[in-house]
Amino acid sequence: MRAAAAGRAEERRPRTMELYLDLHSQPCRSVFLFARAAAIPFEFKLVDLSKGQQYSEEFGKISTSRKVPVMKDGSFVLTESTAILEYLVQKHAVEDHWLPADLQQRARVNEYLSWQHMNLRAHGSKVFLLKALFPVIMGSEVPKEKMAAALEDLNQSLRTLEEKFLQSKAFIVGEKISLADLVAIVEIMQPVGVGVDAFEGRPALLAWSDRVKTAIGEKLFAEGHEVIMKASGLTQELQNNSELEMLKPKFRKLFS
Ligand SMILES: N[C@@H](CCC(=O)N[C@@H](CS)C(=O)NCC(=O)O)C(=O)O
Repeated sequence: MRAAAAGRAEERRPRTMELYLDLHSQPCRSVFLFARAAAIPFEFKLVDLSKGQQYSEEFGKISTSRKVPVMKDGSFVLTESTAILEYLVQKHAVEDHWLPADLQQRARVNEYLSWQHMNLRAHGSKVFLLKALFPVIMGSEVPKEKMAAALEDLNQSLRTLEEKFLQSKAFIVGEKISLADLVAIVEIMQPVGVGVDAFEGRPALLAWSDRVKTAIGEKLFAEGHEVIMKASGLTQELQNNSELEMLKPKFRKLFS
């Protein structure tokens, strides 16, 4: 009887939210940094992409999309980083500046979140994949013209971030940090992790990135980016990886 009652009490006790993450991934970092910066409790569940853990049976039960991040709040499972960020903002009493209640300021955050997928995210990811993974997966150097085109696309996105979204403001929405700034910085750090200095010749962007770091705390920023700053080691790890074969067709589709 007692065991049954204890079991029922256990069922009623609210479960800590679980976040399935690999911090090599930009969208995972934005969710991780936001949850930590806003002091939202969660359990970190590592899904090591370099070991192909997204294809495991266990992870397949959580998400059929087999991508991270994934949030599990009780029995509610949510994918897509920006949806997860908005869910966390609405569920927890976080400070207004993250996703302002003001109609137009919120629209500015959403404007950035809508733009970034096909621009800064797509372009930063491409440079990262070419630098970190192309040689080991394809077994050849990245053709010069492919790299030059990818870097030019990235530059174009960085220019748009500076000139359209940031302008002369402290942060994308104004005086305070919002989800837009977090989502932007994690994407920029992806090429930075493989040695592409995205801030070179962009003092305003560099000053903005320092403000983002200060706003969330340098220690947390460094913790969130620790693995990506060692991304060159990823090539080594992957060299001995049995999942490599699975990545080849994906890469050929992306880059041939
Ligand atoms: N739009 C999704 C992107 C998720 C995504 O592409 N995740 C990548 C890591 S950055 C992933 O899990 N890839 C594993 C795979 O494709 O096998 C989001 O914002 O959450």
